[in-house]
Amino acid sequence: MLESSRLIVVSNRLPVSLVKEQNEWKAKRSSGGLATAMDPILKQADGIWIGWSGTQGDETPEALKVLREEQSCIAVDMPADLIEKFYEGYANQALWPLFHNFTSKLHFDADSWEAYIVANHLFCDAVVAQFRPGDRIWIHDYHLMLLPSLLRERLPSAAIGFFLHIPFPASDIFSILPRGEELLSGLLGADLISFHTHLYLQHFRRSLRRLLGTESALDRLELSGREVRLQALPIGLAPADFLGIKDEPETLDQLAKLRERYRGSKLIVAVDRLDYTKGIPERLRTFRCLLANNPELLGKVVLLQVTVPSRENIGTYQALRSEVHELISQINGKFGTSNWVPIVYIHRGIPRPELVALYQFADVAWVSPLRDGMNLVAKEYVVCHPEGDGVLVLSSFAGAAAEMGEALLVNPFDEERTALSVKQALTMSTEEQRDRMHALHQRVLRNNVFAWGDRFLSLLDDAAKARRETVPDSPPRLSSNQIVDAYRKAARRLLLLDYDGTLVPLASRPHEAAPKDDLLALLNELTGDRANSVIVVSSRRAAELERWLGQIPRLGLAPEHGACWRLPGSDSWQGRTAETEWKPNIRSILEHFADRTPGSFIEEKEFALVWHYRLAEAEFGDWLATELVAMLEGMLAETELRAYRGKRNIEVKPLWANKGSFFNELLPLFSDASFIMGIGDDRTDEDLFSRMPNSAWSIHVGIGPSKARFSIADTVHVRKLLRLLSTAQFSAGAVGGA
Ligand code: GDG
Repeated sequence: MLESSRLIVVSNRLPVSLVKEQNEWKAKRSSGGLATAMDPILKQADGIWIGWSGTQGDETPEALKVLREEQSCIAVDMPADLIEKFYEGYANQALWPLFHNFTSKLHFDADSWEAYIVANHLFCDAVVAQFRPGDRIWIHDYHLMLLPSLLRERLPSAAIGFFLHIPFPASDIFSILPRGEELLSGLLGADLISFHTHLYLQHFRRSLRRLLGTESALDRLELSGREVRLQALPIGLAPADFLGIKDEPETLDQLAKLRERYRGSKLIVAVDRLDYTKGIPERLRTFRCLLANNPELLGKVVLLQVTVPSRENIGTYQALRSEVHELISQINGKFGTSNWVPIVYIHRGIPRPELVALYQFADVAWVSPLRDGMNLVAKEYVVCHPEGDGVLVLSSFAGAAAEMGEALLVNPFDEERTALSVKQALTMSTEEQRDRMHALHQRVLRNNVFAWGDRFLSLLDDAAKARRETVPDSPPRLSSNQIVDAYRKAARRLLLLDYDGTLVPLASRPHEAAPKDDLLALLNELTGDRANSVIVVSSRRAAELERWLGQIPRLGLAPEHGACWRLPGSDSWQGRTAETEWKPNIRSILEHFADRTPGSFIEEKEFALVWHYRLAEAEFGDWLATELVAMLEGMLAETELRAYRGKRNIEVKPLWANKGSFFNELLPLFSDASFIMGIGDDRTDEDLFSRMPNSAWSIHVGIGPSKARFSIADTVHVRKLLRLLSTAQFSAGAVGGA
């Protein structure tokens, strides 16, 4: 069957709104940045767009048909109360403020979180209903952070990409967010997760490590054998949307009006959605400071502030609106004269030609968000200045600042210094303006939205391809038919079982992994069969294994990766005797690290010393661990000791203390065993798998590459397999799990 290669774009809002005019539904294309960006990409890729149409679910089937057939848009049906809780609730009163560092504006309630989950499920249903094999799915923004994982569950092989348009906050701030862990896990269903800047990407990686304990490299991470790619990819704009209309009559007409109106004045333009992240009151106060400190500017400069109404149902936005109105009347009242108004305020969206004329005419653009994912206004102003005149004053806290170093970068919280920069902009020489603007203009033309879209999609293709190619490395799932058959036929059997992650799920605290009665009963049954020799091979200490499992008759124990062992039916320990002379020396080094790392501790085993830092601050712990391993490698090079990096621990142990060497010692004793099985979940079990004969049943728990011949889903399926073997109640079928 031929696979499709359509693109499915998913965002909260469709690029088209359904509006009712004289009892008839009409589809109106929005002029937002995302719509402009995705339009050509969508057409080229024969794509569809899935999102909310802006109605309260009262549109007619004909209206939806128009949307689908004329605009390639599929509306997600969402009841009004759900939209309110999901969109105005968790999305815009928890995620939006927190991701922009406004922790004091965070408002969380469990109801709105539930609505967020329900809404993400509705989007998931809508995508699944449209999906054809081969389609690529591109999810946009903070409203849909659970969607990648929801989709991954239902469409395991689909190419899924996610782009975040707003900042990703530092991990300290992110950790405040209620349900933050769920959001991170939700994102990890994607093949590619992308942000505007490297800074946001670093913040995301630190949050992953801090909240989920998930490690990542600069551009990727591995999750149960599946790779997720990470990228910083700053969005651009479609230059023709601006340059293409600069000579149209409407634009020229507006330009003439501006020239007439502001003759003899310098004009500063500011364009923002009315949002507290955009720093509008701060800008107004800074402008007041500029006028107060520079009387020569009075009557000579005008700030034209355009604000587009936004999220007007939310209280914080209503309060902001009043604050802005008050500040403007106060400043105009204080400084204005009968023929000069310092701040001209437009509180509505203006048509694109008027905007382009304004950008072209303004001497300075003042873009000063307190925090902004990217900020397209900065780029739009620059693209409208191909001749190189004009100055951009830009907040360092806009994502755009990362690629617009030639702008005058300001800290909008520092009103005095920002006022100085604005003055510098107003008085800048033409040569300096050209130098700066020329470099900015070239970059905005080059890093346009098409380059952004192409790059995202080609990265997504690579990521999905890499995922598909790594899957075959996983051993095939075990099916019960063959193993049960082989087990039954064998007169003597050897069963080697790892403990943590195999017989019991991994626990965050070691003592929480103690065996429960059902596991003890299962092991009792297995060892009760005289044909079986069952040995638990674990990294745990002998004393611990004895305390937990010692009462099971005929159960063999091989602690410390098989450095020593007690065979089934025997009371005596065998293996090498532990040498301890090296310990004081190494212990003093580990203690030095433990003292520097609150929350970390040293575990002493018979054959090994382990520094555990699971409870320490993740980043600091990892950093010190790297330093420790480097130091130990040099010290231990000539000895039989080695330092091994585990999951948040460093273990120093003899080279020979591993499950593979143990198996070599064991094999001669069980030469008559015609059934040999080894099960384990982590790196230490790979040593065992690599030494087992080809005919043996080596079984890796979980997904991902392994040297084992077979795999099994998880500890639940391991138990199921052992039960099946022990009871010999054979019903053939898969026990490997999905
Ligand atoms: C999010 C992130 C990120 C504004 N007023 C008028 C008007 N606009 C247009 C601008 C610009 C767009 O609205 C605003 O884009 P921003 O980038 O400034 O901000 P958000 O809407 O908050 O968008 C942001 C963006 O996603 C893309 O990833 O940059 O950081 O928050 O295009 O021109 N357009 C017209 N009249 C107006 O009065 N025609």
